[in-house]
Amino acid sequence: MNSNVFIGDTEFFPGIGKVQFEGPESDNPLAFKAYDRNRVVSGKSMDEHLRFAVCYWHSFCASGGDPFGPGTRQYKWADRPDLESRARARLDAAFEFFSKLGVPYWCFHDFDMAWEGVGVADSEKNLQTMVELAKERQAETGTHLLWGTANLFSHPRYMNGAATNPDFAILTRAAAQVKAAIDATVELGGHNYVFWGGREGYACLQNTDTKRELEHLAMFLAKARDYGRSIGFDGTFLIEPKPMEPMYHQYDFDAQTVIGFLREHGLAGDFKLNIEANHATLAGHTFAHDLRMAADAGMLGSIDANRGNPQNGWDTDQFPTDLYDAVHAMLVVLEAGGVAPGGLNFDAKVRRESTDPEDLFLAHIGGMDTFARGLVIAERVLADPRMQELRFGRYSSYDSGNGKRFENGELSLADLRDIAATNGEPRQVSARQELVENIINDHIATGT
Ligand code: XLS
Ligand code: NI
Ligand code: NI
Repeated sequence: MNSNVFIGDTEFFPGIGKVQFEGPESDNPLAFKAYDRNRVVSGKSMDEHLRFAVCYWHSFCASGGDPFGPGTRQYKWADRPDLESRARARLDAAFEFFSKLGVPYWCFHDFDMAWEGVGVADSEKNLQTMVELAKERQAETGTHLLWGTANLFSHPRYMNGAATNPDFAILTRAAAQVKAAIDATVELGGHNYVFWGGREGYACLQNTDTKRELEHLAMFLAKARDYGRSIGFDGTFLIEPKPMEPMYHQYDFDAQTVIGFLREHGLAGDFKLNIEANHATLAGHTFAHDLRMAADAGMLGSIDANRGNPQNGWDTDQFPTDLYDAVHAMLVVLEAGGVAPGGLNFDAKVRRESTDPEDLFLAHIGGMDTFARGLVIAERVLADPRMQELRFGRYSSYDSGNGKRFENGELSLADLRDIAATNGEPRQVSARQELVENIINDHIATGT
């Protein structure tokens, strides 16, 4: 750990030192108010629970462009004259940021860290160059790689999909990229490898052989898994569900769809889910819903933390500052026993109107504090015996007698009919939703 100040030959965030925990009374915007990494919550440190990661693409590659106008931010690392020196400067800036923020993990796509070459071998070489530099920076700063992935959606060749492209030639290009990205992930000691099926879907059902495309996707994932295992990758492969955007329909629609797909194709042993908040809401669910579905299946692998905007519904990738949402997410995560070896990656971007380098810090500090608060409150909610009773007590009729026999598969449909006929009309039992909601609010209001 050398880097209280900066990495490489330039300081990209001058005037900003290491972000410290100063507690709830602090009014320093560049300090943590709640994220106290060593504080023990529910038997583990906050760091062990939360495993925060910064994502490379939104924070260091995006400059605020949208479909209606170009970028608004002039970051110092973007003004280098050629692709390689820009990529190197960007990496140095990123590691200065990780180090000053004190975040334990980061995540990348192949071509946000490196630049695409002319042809497969040239691109592999570029990625390798950057992997070597990243390896040094990881060692210097003590930052670890949460996950790597390949960008199989930006290049025009992927306009009809990557692993689900109707053209085999395109599928092979995707395979080449995934192979190199798995190599890079392994080389950097990554804990997970992510597949987000950005264009694995369709725009027109009538010109698409969906059955064949899904079979290709499963075969592709199986071969990627086999390759990863063959070179010693023992981490988790993750699928990140998203229902739409950029495609009209994406196959990895939501948690339950992906779980069914993985089980159908015998992939559930190696793959888990990376649940993104804003993707869950795009699918018409809450963030907590998709987390719960993944956790129930034993497949909650990692989290892309962000939030959408309920008023417009698309993937706005805002930093997660909604405490209520974070509490509900952490209720699932805590109950599931955590997400390790996954983590909580801020797949979020500062707004186009947020143009100071300092805004990147403020955004991450806010997100980290929000989840730290969510964690502390969730611990209290889970420890509240009323909550246990209000949720699990409702099922007590299955704990013994005929209910238990039903769960054990010992009662036929006719047996169930006979029990109903003897018992008469069941008594009405209130679900007490308002009480549940009030108790959670009381715990939120008690503070962290
Ligand atoms: C886009 C996705 C993407 C993945 C990584 O909506 O969230 O950023 O996390 O490819
Ligand atoms: Ni997203
Ligand atoms: Ni994501």
